[in-house]
Amino acid sequence: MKSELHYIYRSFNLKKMDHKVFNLIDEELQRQRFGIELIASENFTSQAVLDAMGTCLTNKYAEGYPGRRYYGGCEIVDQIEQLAIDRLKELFGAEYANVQPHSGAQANAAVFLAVLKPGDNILGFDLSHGGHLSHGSTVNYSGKVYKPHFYGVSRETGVIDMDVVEKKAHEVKPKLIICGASAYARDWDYARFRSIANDVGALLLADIAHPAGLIATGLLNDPMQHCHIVTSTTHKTLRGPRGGLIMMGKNFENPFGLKTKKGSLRKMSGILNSGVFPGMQGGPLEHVIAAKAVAFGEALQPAYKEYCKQVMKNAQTMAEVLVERGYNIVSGGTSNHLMLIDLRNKGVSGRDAENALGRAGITVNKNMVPFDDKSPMITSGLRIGTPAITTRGLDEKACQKIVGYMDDVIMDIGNEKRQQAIHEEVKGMMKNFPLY
Ligand code: DSN
Repeated sequence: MKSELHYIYRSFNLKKMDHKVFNLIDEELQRQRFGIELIASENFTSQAVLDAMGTCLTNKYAEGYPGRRYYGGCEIVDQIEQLAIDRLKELFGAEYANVQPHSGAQANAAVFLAVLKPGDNILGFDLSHGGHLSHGSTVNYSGKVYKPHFYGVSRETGVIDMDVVEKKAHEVKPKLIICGASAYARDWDYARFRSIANDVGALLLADIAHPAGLIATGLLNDPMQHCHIVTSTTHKTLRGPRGGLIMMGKNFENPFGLKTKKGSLRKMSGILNSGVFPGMQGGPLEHVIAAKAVAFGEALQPAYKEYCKQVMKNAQTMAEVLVERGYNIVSGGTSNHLMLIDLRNKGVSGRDAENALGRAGITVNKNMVPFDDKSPMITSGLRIGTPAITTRGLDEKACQKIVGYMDDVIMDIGNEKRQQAIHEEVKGMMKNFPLY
């Protein structure tokens, strides 16, 4: 017998109630189904994650935390949020987890609010070298409220030089050091970052928004062993709903300058929780939290590790074939799910390449490359990644084919006819990898 929930959910007919919104959602679904998605920060959730998001949980106010809410009627959402917390802790071996941040940027903002004072020095990875807006960029609140300083990659290697990080940290004595990026293809030396943080008396935050899934499955270095605090999004390699999270590992060692180590986990949990609510956010999105719980449950399954391994194999294949075809990849290749292509030797801008590839049904994003001489709206680079195509089931062979399409488009950038022909081929290819 069908449950009441099933009845209400299935009988709601968006098409009849609001055909304009329905049609636009349907158009987007067709775009996703028949295109090649190479945006490194995107992925396709399971149907189960989508189902959890589109539920009555969106109706519920639940300011506070499980067992300590400011509203009645939270008995059920308490269990849902606790399940998400427990699964997340299991996934990363965390001692503390907060699943309420609406996004990665808000997770970072909540941490800053919790542990910093306005005007404090912070040290993060330069946005123009692959960092993130919320790590102190001057156009972001983090660079307006706090005093930002940056480290970058070496011009020769395209890799972060830890000696430079150390020198900079000693120079500016930051209260917080941030490691993590949105366009960096190499792994992070969290142990060295921690040793630098210890030397200068800084807290260490790892923002693992991009490689979270590869870390959870043990394929990349583990920040939980070394960093005081870890933030992430839930929708990139982690393949959950759009959202954020905050965690702490076992290594608390009095990070907030608390007088006693006794009970410090509880105190620090309280400080971080307050940073999220009431500090940064109001009511949590319990429908999204339910979907996070589903995604964390999926990521705990052995099949998810196989998926993550394939993501990395696909990325390595794409990087290798691109190099064979004469493309420059920043740092020479990739150790994770993404790569940054420097198009300067091809005489094509990131913007033009993004537009032309879009016409061919291949979605990418233009991206600054380190030491770029073009503006962020033009750029000299493209960032591509494999989490989404791997979810669709594409393998190394398909990746070789995709690089062939990309090369054809980029090397004949003005040929719209060719782009349309490739678009038809792309549609034919993606029909074989059904989505929803
Ligand atoms: N917008 C995300 C990305 O594309 O990496 C970062 O916030």
